[in-house]
Amino acid sequence: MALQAAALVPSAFSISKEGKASANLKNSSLFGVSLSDYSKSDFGSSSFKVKSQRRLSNGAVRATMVASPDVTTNSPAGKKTLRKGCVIVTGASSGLGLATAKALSETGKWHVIMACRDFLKAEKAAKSVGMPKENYTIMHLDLASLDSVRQFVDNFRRSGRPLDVLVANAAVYQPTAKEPSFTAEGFEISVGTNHLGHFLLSRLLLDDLKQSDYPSKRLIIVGSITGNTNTLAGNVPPKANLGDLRGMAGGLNGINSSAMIDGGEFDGAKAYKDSKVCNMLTMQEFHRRYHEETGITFASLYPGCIATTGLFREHIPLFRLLFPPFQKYITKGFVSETEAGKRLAQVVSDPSLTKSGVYWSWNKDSASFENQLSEEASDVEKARKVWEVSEKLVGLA
Ligand code: NDP
Ligand code: PMR
Repeated sequence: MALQAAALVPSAFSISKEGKASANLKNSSLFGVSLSDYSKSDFGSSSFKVKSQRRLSNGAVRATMVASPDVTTNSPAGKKTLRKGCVIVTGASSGLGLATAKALSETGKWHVIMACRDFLKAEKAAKSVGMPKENYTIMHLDLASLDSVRQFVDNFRRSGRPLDVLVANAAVYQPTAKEPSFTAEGFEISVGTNHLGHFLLSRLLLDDLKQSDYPSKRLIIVGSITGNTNTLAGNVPPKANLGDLRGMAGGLNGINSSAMIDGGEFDGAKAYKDSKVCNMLTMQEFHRRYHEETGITFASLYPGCIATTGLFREHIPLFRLLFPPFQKYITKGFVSETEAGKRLAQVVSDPSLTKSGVYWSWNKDSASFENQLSEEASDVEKARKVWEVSEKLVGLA
Protein backbone atom coordinates (compact mmCIF):
# COMPACT_ATOMS: atom_id res chain seq x y z
CA MET A 1 0.00 0.00 0.00
CA ALA A 2 1.50 3.26 -1.04
CA LEU A 3 0.38 5.45 1.81
CA GLN A 4 0.87 9.08 1.03
CA ALA A 5 1.29 11.16 4.16
CA ALA A 6 -0.82 13.88 2.54
CA ALA A 7 -3.77 11.57 2.56
CA LEU A 8 -3.59 11.47 6.32
CA VAL A 9 -4.33 15.13 6.71
CA PRO A 10 -6.19 16.51 3.75
CA SER A 11 -6.60 19.94 5.31
CA ALA A 12 -2.96 20.64 4.69
CA PHE A 13 -4.55 22.21 1.71
CA SER A 14 -6.40 25.39 2.55
CA ILE A 15 -8.94 27.39 0.58
CA SER A 16 -8.13 31.09 0.53
CA LYS A 17 -10.76 33.89 0.67
CA GLU A 18 -10.44 34.18 -3.08
CA GLY A 19 -11.41 30.55 -3.31
CA LYS A 20 -8.01 29.41 -4.50
CA ALA A 21 -6.82 26.12 -3.13
CA SER A 22 -3.25 26.20 -1.91
CA ALA A 23 -0.93 23.88 -0.10
CA ASN A 24 0.51 25.44 3.03
CA LEU A 25 3.77 23.60 2.94
CA LYS A 26 5.23 25.22 6.02
CA ASN A 27 2.21 24.26 8.11
CA SER A 28 2.07 20.83 6.63
CA SER A 29 5.55 19.52 6.99
CA LEU A 30 3.86 16.23 7.93
CA PHE A 31 3.16 15.83 4.31
CA GLY A 32 6.53 16.40 2.79
CA VAL A 33 7.27 12.74 2.41
CA SER A 34 5.64 9.75 0.87
CA LEU A 35 5.70 6.82 3.26
CA SER A 36 6.05 4.50 0.30
CA ASP A 37 9.42 6.08 -0.44
CA TYR A 38 10.61 4.63 2.79
CA SER A 39 8.86 1.33 2.89
CA LYS A 40 12.09 0.14 1.33
CA SER A 41 14.17 1.71 2.68
CA ASP A 42 18.46 11.84 51.29
CA PHE A 43 20.48 12.91 53.26
CA GLY A 44 19.65 10.20 55.89
CA SER A 45 22.23 10.54 58.67
CA SER A 46 24.41 12.84 56.71
CA SER A 47 27.36 14.61 58.16
CA PHE A 48 27.34 18.37 57.96
CA LYS A 49 30.35 20.46 57.29
CA VAL A 50 31.27 24.09 56.74
CA LYS A 51 31.16 24.69 53.04
CA SER A 52 31.99 28.35 52.87
CA GLN A 53 32.75 31.28 55.07
CA ARG A 54 31.25 34.63 54.28
CA ARG A 55 32.57 37.94 55.64
CA LEU A 56 29.64 39.97 56.96
CA SER A 57 29.48 43.74 56.80
CA ASN A 58 30.37 43.98 60.50
CA GLY A 59 33.57 42.10 59.75
CA ALA A 60 32.37 38.83 61.29
CA VAL A 61 32.69 35.68 59.27
CA ARG A 62 29.61 33.55 58.90
CA ALA A 63 30.07 29.93 58.08
CA THR A 64 27.42 28.45 55.82
CA MET A 65 26.40 25.05 57.09
CA VAL A 66 25.51 22.75 54.29
CA ALA A 67 24.43 19.20 53.99
CA SER A 68 27.46 17.44 52.68
CA PRO A 69 26.62 13.83 53.20
CA ASP A 70 28.93 10.92 53.00
CA VAL A 71 28.11 8.85 49.98
CA THR A 72 27.22 5.97 52.23
CA THR A 73 25.44 6.48 55.50
CA ASN A 74 24.89 4.08 58.38
CA SER A 75 21.30 3.07 58.90
CA PRO A 76 20.05 2.07 62.38
CA ALA A 77 20.26 -1.56 61.29
CA GLY A 78 23.94 -1.02 60.67
CA LYS A 79 23.52 -1.41 56.92
CA LYS A 80 25.31 1.04 54.67
CA THR A 81 22.96 2.85 52.33
CA LEU A 82 23.67 5.17 49.45
CA ARG A 83 22.73 8.79 50.09
CA LYS A 84 20.12 10.43 47.93
CA GLY A 85 21.50 11.54 44.62
CA CYS A 86 20.89 15.09 43.47
CA VAL A 87 19.82 15.54 39.87
CA ILE A 88 19.03 18.72 37.98
CA VAL A 89 16.43 18.29 35.23
CA THR A 90 15.88 21.25 32.93
CA GLY A 91 12.38 21.73 31.54
CA ALA A 92 10.81 19.55 34.22
CA SER A 93 7.49 21.40 34.09
CA SER A 94 6.03 19.19 31.37
CA GLY A 95 6.43 16.20 29.10
CA LEU A 96 9.56 14.11 29.33
CA GLY A 97 11.21 16.29 31.98
CA LEU A 98 8.20 16.06 34.31
CA ALA A 99 7.81 12.31 33.78
CA THR A 100 11.51 11.81 34.54
CA ALA A 101 11.36 14.01 37.63
CA LYS A 102 8.36 12.00 38.83
CA ALA A 103 9.99 8.64 38.15
CA LEU A 104 13.17 9.63 39.99
CA SER A 105 11.48 11.33 42.94
CA GLU A 106 9.22 8.33 43.52
CA THR A 107 12.18 6.02 44.07
CA GLY A 108 13.06 8.01 47.19
CA LYS A 109 16.68 7.78 46.07
CA TRP A 110 16.82 11.12 44.31
CA HIS A 111 16.28 14.75 45.06
CA VAL A 112 15.21 16.42 41.84
CA ILE A 113 16.01 20.04 41.12
CA MET A 114 13.35 21.07 38.63
CA ALA A 115 15.05 23.82 36.62
CA CYS A 116 12.14 25.65 35.02
CA ARG A 117 11.32 29.01 33.47
CA ASP A 118 7.78 29.08 34.88
CA PHE A 119 7.90 28.47 38.64
CA LEU A 120 4.13 28.26 39.16
CA LYS A 121 3.59 25.93 36.26
CA ALA A 122 6.33 23.66 37.60
CA GLU A 123 4.82 23.66 41.10
CA LYS A 124 1.39 22.79 39.76
CA ALA A 125 2.85 20.10 37.52
CA ALA A 126 4.83 18.48 40.37
CA LYS A 127 1.70 18.45 42.55
CA SER A 128 -0.54 17.18 39.79
CA VAL A 129 1.60 14.08 39.25
CA GLY A 130 1.93 13.51 43.00
CA MET A 131 5.67 14.02 43.41
CA PRO A 132 6.68 13.63 47.08
CA LYS A 133 7.42 17.19 48.12
CA GLU A 134 10.50 16.33 50.14
CA ASN A 135 12.07 14.94 46.98
CA TYR A 136 12.07 17.98 44.75
CA THR A 137 12.97 21.65 44.65
CA ILE A 138 11.99 24.07 41.91
CA MET A 139 14.56 26.60 40.82
CA HIS A 140 14.18 29.26 38.18
CA LEU A 141 16.04 28.79 34.91
CA ASP A 142 15.34 30.45 31.59
CA LEU A 143 17.65 28.88 29.05
CA ALA A 144 16.86 31.64 26.58
CA SER A 145 18.90 34.04 28.72
CA LEU A 146 22.57 33.44 29.51
CA ASP A 147 22.25 35.75 32.55
CA SER A 148 19.51 33.48 33.84
CA VAL A 149 21.72 30.43 33.28
CA ARG A 150 24.53 32.04 35.31
CA GLN A 151 22.05 33.11 38.00
CA PHE A 152 20.69 29.58 38.21
CA VAL A 153 24.18 28.17 38.71
CA ASP A 154 24.81 30.68 41.52
CA ASN A 155 21.49 29.84 43.15
CA PHE A 156 22.10 26.14 42.89
CA ARG A 157 25.54 26.51 44.48
CA ARG A 158 24.03 28.58 47.29
CA SER A 159 21.62 25.72 48.01
CA GLY A 160 24.64 23.75 49.21
CA ARG A 161 23.51 20.58 47.49
CA PRO A 162 25.99 18.40 45.67
CA LEU A 163 25.42 17.83 41.96
CA ASP A 164 25.48 14.21 40.89
CA VAL A 165 23.60 14.23 37.59
CA LEU A 166 22.61 16.97 35.17
CA VAL A 167 19.89 16.34 32.60
CA ALA A 168 19.70 18.85 29.75
CA ASN A 169 16.13 18.18 28.64
CA ALA A 170 14.30 21.45 27.95
CA ALA A 171 13.57 22.43 24.37
CA VAL A 172 11.46 24.59 22.13
CA TYR A 173 10.19 23.70 18.68
CA GLN A 174 8.78 26.29 16.30
CA PRO A 175 7.68 24.40 13.20
CA THR A 176 5.21 27.00 11.94
CA ALA A 177 7.14 30.21 12.63
CA LYS A 178 7.52 32.35 9.54
CA GLU A 179 10.18 34.55 11.12
CA PRO A 180 12.81 33.66 13.69
CA SER A 181 12.50 34.76 17.27
CA PHE A 182 15.50 35.35 19.49
CA THR A 183 16.90 34.74 22.95
CA ALA A 184 17.91 37.58 25.28
CA GLU A 185 21.35 37.64 23.67
CA GLY A 186 19.91 37.61 20.17
CA PHE A 187 20.44 33.98 19.14
CA GLU A 188 17.77 32.23 17.11
CA ILE A 189 15.55 30.78 19.82
CA SER A 190 15.67 27.02 19.14
CA VAL A 191 19.44 26.75 18.88
CA GLY A 192 19.80 29.48 21.53
CA THR A 193 17.64 27.59 24.06
CA ASN A 194 18.13 23.93 23.19
CA HIS A 195 21.85 24.10 22.53
CA LEU A 196 23.54 27.33 23.66
CA GLY A 197 21.66 27.69 26.96
CA HIS A 198 22.43 24.06 27.80
CA PHE A 199 26.00 24.40 26.58
CA LEU A 200 26.71 27.21 29.04
CA LEU A 201 24.81 25.44 31.83
CA SER A 202 26.72 22.19 31.32
CA ARG A 203 30.09 23.89 31.08
CA LEU A 204 29.50 25.84 34.29
CA LEU A 205 28.13 22.85 36.19
CA LEU A 206 30.94 20.54 35.09
CA ASP A 207 32.98 21.73 38.09
CA ASP A 208 30.10 20.85 40.41
CA LEU A 209 29.79 17.39 38.88
CA LYS A 210 33.55 16.89 39.27
CA GLN A 211 33.25 17.66 42.98
CA SER A 212 30.49 15.13 43.56
CA ASP A 213 31.46 12.02 45.52
CA TYR A 214 28.52 10.06 44.15
CA PRO A 215 29.50 6.67 42.68
CA SER A 216 28.21 7.49 39.21
CA LYS A 217 28.19 11.09 38.00
CA ARG A 218 26.43 11.78 34.74
CA LEU A 219 25.73 14.54 32.26
CA ILE A 220 22.86 13.66 29.96
CA ILE A 221 21.74 15.69 26.96
CA VAL A 222 18.47 14.70 25.30
CA GLY A 223 18.93 14.13 21.57
CA SER A 224 16.52 12.94 18.93
CA ILE A 225 16.01 10.65 16.01
CA THR A 226 14.91 13.60 13.89
CA GLY A 227 18.43 15.07 13.97
CA ASN A 228 19.87 11.80 12.68
CA THR A 229 19.73 11.51 8.92
CA ASN A 230 20.63 7.80 9.05
CA THR A 231 16.97 7.15 9.97
CA LEU A 232 13.64 7.46 8.20
CA ALA A 233 12.45 10.09 10.68
CA GLY A 234 15.65 12.07 10.12
CA ASN A 235 14.95 12.14 6.40
CA VAL A 236 11.63 13.94 6.69
CA PRO A 237 12.29 17.42 5.29
CA PRO A 238 13.64 19.79 6.34
CA LYS A 239 16.67 17.70 7.21
CA ALA A 240 19.20 18.67 9.85
CA ASN A 241 22.40 20.05 8.37
CA LEU A 242 24.88 22.32 10.11
CA GLY A 243 26.83 23.00 6.92
CA ASP A 244 30.07 24.85 7.57
CA LEU A 245 28.55 26.63 10.62
CA ARG A 246 28.78 30.03 8.96
CA GLY A 247 25.49 31.28 10.45
CA MET A 248 26.48 30.08 13.91
CA ALA A 249 29.90 31.70 13.62
CA GLY A 250 28.04 34.91 12.68
CA GLY A 251 25.97 34.81 15.88
CA LEU A 252 22.61 33.44 14.62
CA ASN A 253 21.11 36.88 14.98
CA GLY A 254 19.41 37.25 11.64
CA ILE A 255 20.89 40.73 11.21
CA ASN A 256 24.45 40.51 10.02
CA SER A 257 24.25 36.74 9.81
CA SER A 258 21.64 34.13 9.12
CA ALA A 259 19.51 32.90 12.01
CA MET A 260 20.35 29.38 10.86
CA ILE A 261 23.54 27.48 11.74
CA ASP A 262 24.28 26.64 8.10
CA GLY A 263 23.70 30.24 6.99
CA GLY A 264 20.50 29.37 5.09
CA GLU A 265 17.02 30.77 5.13
CA PHE A 266 15.10 30.54 8.41
CA ASP A 267 13.16 27.32 8.93
CA GLY A 268 11.92 26.65 12.47
CA ALA A 269 11.69 22.87 12.08
CA LYS A 270 15.21 22.70 10.70
CA ALA A 271 16.53 24.97 13.45
CA TYR A 272 15.15 22.50 16.03
CA LYS A 273 16.70 19.50 14.30
CA ASP A 274 20.02 21.35 13.95
CA SER A 275 19.87 22.12 17.68
CA LYS A 276 19.46 18.41 18.41
CA VAL A 277 22.52 17.64 16.27
CA CYS A 278 24.41 20.20 18.38
CA ASN A 279 23.14 18.46 21.54
CA MET A 280 24.41 15.08 20.36
CA LEU A 281 27.75 16.48 19.13
CA THR A 282 28.21 18.33 22.45
CA MET A 283 27.69 15.15 24.45
CA GLN A 284 30.45 13.41 22.46
CA GLU A 285 32.82 16.36 22.69
CA PHE A 286 32.32 16.40 26.48
CA HIS A 287 33.12 12.70 26.47
CA ARG A 288 36.33 13.18 24.49
CA ARG A 289 37.51 16.12 26.56
CA TYR A 290 36.47 15.13 30.06
CA HIS A 291 35.48 11.50 30.54
CA GLU A 292 38.91 10.08 31.21
CA GLU A 293 39.96 12.91 33.49
CA THR A 294 36.72 13.16 35.52
CA GLY A 295 35.07 9.74 35.29
CA ILE A 296 31.81 11.50 34.47
CA THR A 297 29.49 9.57 32.15
CA PHE A 298 28.35 11.67 29.20
CA ALA A 299 25.31 10.33 27.37
CA SER A 300 22.56 11.25 24.99
CA LEU A 301 19.36 9.46 24.08
CA TYR A 302 16.33 9.22 21.92
CA PRO A 303 13.53 8.22 24.29
CA GLY A 304 11.01 7.35 21.55
CA CYS A 305 8.35 9.48 19.93
CA ILE A 306 6.41 11.09 22.81
CA ALA A 307 3.80 12.50 20.48
CA THR A 308 1.55 13.92 23.20
CA THR A 309 3.92 16.41 24.81
CA GLY A 310 3.91 20.20 24.77
CA LEU A 311 6.74 20.16 22.25
CA PHE A 312 4.17 20.32 19.49
CA ARG A 313 2.18 23.19 21.04
CA GLU A 314 3.00 25.51 18.17
CA HIS A 315 2.13 23.02 15.47
CA ILE A 316 -1.21 23.27 13.66
CA PRO A 317 -4.15 21.69 15.56
CA LEU A 318 -4.64 19.01 12.94
CA PHE A 319 -1.04 17.89 13.31
CA ARG A 320 -1.50 17.66 17.07
CA LEU A 321 -4.62 15.58 16.56
CA LEU A 322 -3.19 13.15 14.05
CA PHE A 323 0.45 12.90 15.14
CA PRO A 324 -0.17 10.55 18.14
CA PRO A 325 -2.23 7.97 16.19
CA PHE A 326 0.16 8.26 13.25
CA GLN A 327 3.10 7.40 15.52
CA LYS A 328 1.12 4.73 17.41
CA TYR A 329 -0.33 2.81 14.53
CA ILE A 330 1.79 3.62 11.51
CA THR A 331 5.40 4.23 12.49
CA LYS A 332 4.92 2.37 15.82
CA GLY A 333 7.50 4.75 17.25
CA PHE A 334 5.06 6.11 19.87
CA VAL A 335 5.94 6.02 23.53
CA SER A 336 3.92 7.40 26.45
CA GLU A 337 5.28 10.21 28.60
CA THR A 338 5.42 7.79 31.56
CA GLU A 339 7.43 5.21 29.63
CA ALA A 340 9.76 7.83 28.18
CA GLY A 341 10.27 9.23 31.69
CA LYS A 342 11.28 5.76 32.92
CA ARG A 343 13.76 5.51 30.07
CA LEU A 344 15.44 8.80 30.86
CA ALA A 345 15.37 7.93 34.58
CA GLN A 346 17.21 4.75 33.65
CA VAL A 347 19.94 6.75 31.91
CA VAL A 348 20.18 8.86 35.09
CA SER A 349 20.40 6.05 37.61
CA ASP A 350 20.70 2.55 36.18
CA PRO A 351 24.02 1.02 37.30
CA SER A 352 24.27 -0.78 33.97
CA LEU A 353 24.15 2.41 31.88
CA THR A 354 27.45 3.92 32.95
CA LYS A 355 29.17 3.76 29.58
CA SER A 356 30.18 7.22 28.42
CA GLY A 357 29.83 8.69 24.93
CA VAL A 358 26.73 6.62 24.16
CA TYR A 359 23.52 7.59 22.38
CA TRP A 360 20.86 5.36 23.98
CA SER A 361 17.73 4.13 22.31
CA TRP A 362 15.14 1.46 23.17
CA ASN A 363 13.80 -1.40 21.09
CA LYS A 364 10.16 -2.44 20.84
CA ASP A 365 10.48 -4.53 24.01
CA SER A 366 11.68 -1.37 25.79
CA ALA A 367 15.22 -2.70 26.18
CA SER A 368 17.99 -0.12 25.92
CA PHE A 369 20.71 -0.37 23.30
CA GLU A 370 23.60 1.74 22.05
CA ASN A 371 22.40 3.38 18.87
CA GLN A 372 24.36 4.71 15.91
CA LEU A 373 24.39 8.42 15.25
CA SER A 374 24.28 9.83 11.74
CA GLU A 375 27.48 10.78 9.97
CA GLU A 376 27.01 14.45 10.80
CA ALA A 377 25.95 13.83 14.42
CA SER A 378 29.13 11.79 14.97
CA ASP A 379 31.53 14.02 13.02
CA VAL A 380 34.50 14.62 15.34
CA GLU A 381 35.70 17.73 13.53
CA LYS A 382 32.24 19.27 13.50
CA ALA A 383 31.81 18.53 17.20
CA ARG A 384 35.05 20.42 17.90
CA LYS A 385 33.94 23.37 15.77
CA VAL A 386 30.49 23.53 17.35
CA TRP A 387 32.18 23.47 20.78
CA GLU A 388 34.58 26.28 19.87
CA VAL A 389 32.01 28.53 18.22
CA SER A 390 29.55 27.91 21.09
CA GLU A 391 32.24 28.85 23.64
CA LYS A 392 32.63 32.20 21.92
CA LEU A 393 28.89 32.81 21.67
CA VAL A 394 28.23 32.14 25.36
CA GLY A 395 31.25 34.15 26.50
CA LEU A 396 33.51 31.30 27.66
CA ALA A 397 36.26 32.01 25.14
P1 NDP B 1 7.72 19.74 26.33
O1 NDP B 1 7.38 20.95 25.57
O2 NDP B 1 6.63 19.01 27.05
O3 NDP B 1 8.84 20.09 27.41
C1 NDP B 1 9.82 21.02 27.15
C2 NDP B 1 10.23 21.67 28.43
O4 NDP B 1 11.24 22.65 28.14
C3 NDP B 1 9.09 22.42 29.13
O5 NDP B 1 9.19 22.17 30.52
C4 NDP B 1 9.40 23.87 28.82
O6 NDP B 1 8.96 24.79 29.80
C5 NDP B 1 10.92 23.82 28.85
N1 NDP B 1 11.50 25.00 28.24
C6 NDP B 1 11.28 25.51 27.03
N2 NDP B 1 11.96 26.65 26.88
C7 NDP B 1 12.65 26.87 28.01
C8 NDP B 1 13.51 27.88 28.47
N3 NDP B 1 13.79 28.94 27.73
N4 NDP B 1 14.04 27.77 29.71
C9 NDP B 1 13.74 26.72 30.50
N5 NDP B 1 12.91 25.73 30.13
C10 NDP B 1 12.37 25.81 28.90
O7 NDP B 1 8.49 18.78 25.32
P2 NDP B 1 9.12 17.32 25.48
O8 NDP B 1 8.92 16.81 26.86
O9 NDP B 1 8.67 16.53 24.36
O10 NDP B 1 10.65 17.62 25.23
C11 NDP B 1 11.66 17.30 26.16
C12 NDP B 1 12.91 16.89 25.41
O11 NDP B 1 12.67 15.70 24.69
C13 NDP B 1 13.41 17.91 24.40
O12 NDP B 1 14.81 17.99 24.50
C14 NDP B 1 13.01 17.30 23.07
O13 NDP B 1 13.87 17.71 22.07
C15 NDP B 1 13.19 15.84 23.40
N6 NDP B 1 12.51 14.91 22.52
C16 NDP B 1 11.15 14.89 22.46
C17 NDP B 1 10.53 13.98 21.64
C18 NDP B 1 9.06 13.92 21.52
O14 NDP B 1 8.62 13.11 20.75
N7 NDP B 1 8.29 14.72 22.25
C19 NDP B 1 11.30 13.03 20.87
C20 NDP B 1 12.71 13.16 21.01
C21 NDP B 1 13.29 14.05 21.84
P3 NDP B 1 7.43 25.31 29.87
O15 NDP B 1 6.68 24.20 30.54
O16 NDP B 1 7.55 26.53 30.72
O17 NDP B 1 7.02 25.56 28.49
MG1 PMR C 1 8.22 11.82 12.28
C1 PMR C 1 9.78 5.37 12.01
C2 PMR C 1 9.35 6.50 11.59
C3 PMR C 1 9.27 7.76 12.32
C4 PMR C 1 9.59 8.08 13.62
C5 PMR C 1 10.13 7.17 14.70
C6 PMR C 1 9.33 9.47 13.79
C7 PMR C 1 9.57 10.16 14.97
N1 PMR C 1 8.82 9.97 12.62
C8 PMR C 1 8.77 8.94 11.69
C9 PMR C 1 8.34 9.01 10.38
C10 PMR C 1 7.75 10.11 9.79
N2 PMR C 1 7.55 11.31 10.39
C11 PMR C 1 7.25 10.17 8.45
C12 PMR C 1 7.28 9.04 7.46
C13 PMR C 1 6.74 11.43 8.26
C14 PMR C 1 6.12 12.01 7.01
C15 PMR C 1 4.73 11.78 6.97
C16 PMR C 1 6.93 12.13 9.49
C17 PMR C 1 6.54 13.44 9.68
C18 PMR C 1 6.84 14.15 10.84
C19 PMR C 1 6.57 15.53 11.11
C20 PMR C 1 5.91 16.50 10.24
N3 PMR C 1 7.48 13.60 11.95
C21 PMR C 1 7.64 14.59 12.83
C22 PMR C 1 7.09 15.78 12.35
C23 PMR C 1 7.29 16.78 13.34
O1 PMR C 1 6.94 17.95 13.30
C24 PMR C 1 8.07 16.18 14.47
C25 PMR C 1 9.41 16.79 14.46
O2 PMR C 1 10.16 16.64 13.55
O3 PMR C 1 9.75 17.50 15.49
C26 PMR C 1 11.06 18.03 15.40
C27 PMR C 1 8.18 14.71 14.09
C28 PMR C 1 8.72 13.62 14.74
N4 PMR C 1 8.78 12.35 14.18
C29 PMR C 1 9.34 11.51 15.10
C30 PMR C 1 9.65 12.24 16.27
C31 PMR C 1 10.26 11.66 17.52
C32 PMR C 1 9.26 13.53 16.05
C33 PMR C 1 9.35 14.61 17.05
C34 PMR C 1 10.24 15.05 17.82
C35 PMR C 1 11.64 15.27 18.00
O4 PMR C 1 12.53 15.00 17.26
O5 PMR C 1 11.90 15.76 19.01
